[in-house]
Amino acid sequence: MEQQLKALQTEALQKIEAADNLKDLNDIRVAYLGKKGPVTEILKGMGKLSAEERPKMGALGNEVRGAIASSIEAKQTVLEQAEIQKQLENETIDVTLPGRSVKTGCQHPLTRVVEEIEDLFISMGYTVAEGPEVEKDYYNFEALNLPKGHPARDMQDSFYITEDILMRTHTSPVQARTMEKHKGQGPVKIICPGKVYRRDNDDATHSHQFTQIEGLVIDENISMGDLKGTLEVFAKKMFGEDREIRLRPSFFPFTEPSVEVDVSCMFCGGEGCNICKGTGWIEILGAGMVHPNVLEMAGFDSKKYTGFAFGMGPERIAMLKYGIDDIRHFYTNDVRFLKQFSVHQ
Ligand code: 2NL
Repeated sequence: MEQQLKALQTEALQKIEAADNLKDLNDIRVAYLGKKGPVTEILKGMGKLSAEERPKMGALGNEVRGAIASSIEAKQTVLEQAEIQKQLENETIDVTLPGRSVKTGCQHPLTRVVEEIEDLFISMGYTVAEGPEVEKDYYNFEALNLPKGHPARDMQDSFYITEDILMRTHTSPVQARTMEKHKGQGPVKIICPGKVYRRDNDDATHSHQFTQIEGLVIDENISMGDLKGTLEVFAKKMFGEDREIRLRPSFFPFTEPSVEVDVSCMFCGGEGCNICKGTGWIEILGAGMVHPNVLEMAGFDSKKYTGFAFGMGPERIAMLKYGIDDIRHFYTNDVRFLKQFSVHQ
């Protein structure tokens, strides 16, 4: 029995020595040290031994188990170290390799222009107001002095959803709603950016969906001078400090008097070129003094309060600012177009 145990120990130690990975080592542990392992098997024959020999064999059995266990433990440390070493070698990092550049997106040129305009008006004390794109006929037309049957309703062919619900044709309904919320109490000082919709055939200068920014100021003693001063600050900020503006009489149903606003040509400085068609001026927006009917319909006393309003197309502003020749570029999302406006590059 003593020989059997010793032979078993030698065999186990050889196998441990030969094991070259943690899995094999674990298999050896299970095979030799498990509850029903060979040491226990051999010791079963102890019944045949003399009372004197029995404890000796018991002790030897424990010794053999202990020797195998400590040999496994030692080998385990060696194999684990080797594994870590291998991992370290495989995972060495070459810090001299050039980095992979991360591709970043960029802001859409229209968003950039809209935010620039918003920031300018916010700096002058305006609040940004927003409202629904699916709008009631009342807020889109009626409240803006465009009653049913008004010829200007034909001018803006609209996407109707029901008889009195449509896709808004301008952002003015947001202003009408805001005025209504003020319940006849001034001042109101807002700009309203957003998407608008018109039934148009898309071409280089028309789109059935585009953006608009309108502004509205209502208070006591607001004059055309306030309007002109405000728009001059705007034109200089967008197109350069050397720019000048001029107002030409025009017509909008919601303003009286109404004007169209030109900026001195940013391409030729006002000399006359093919972009300003030799005039030295480029139209950038429409504006006027809020029509008394519009004030009264929203609950303002038009004897006490006056106001100015203006509306512009950010696409047009962006096209002039960046020399873009086709409004469809804003909506076809060709990255070669879009990435030219990246602030990173
Ligand atoms: C243009 C002209 C304009 C307005 C919009 C407005 C809104 C209210 C009352 C009075 Cl609630 N007016 N908006 C006024 C004048 C012109 O837009 O050519 N836009 C691109």
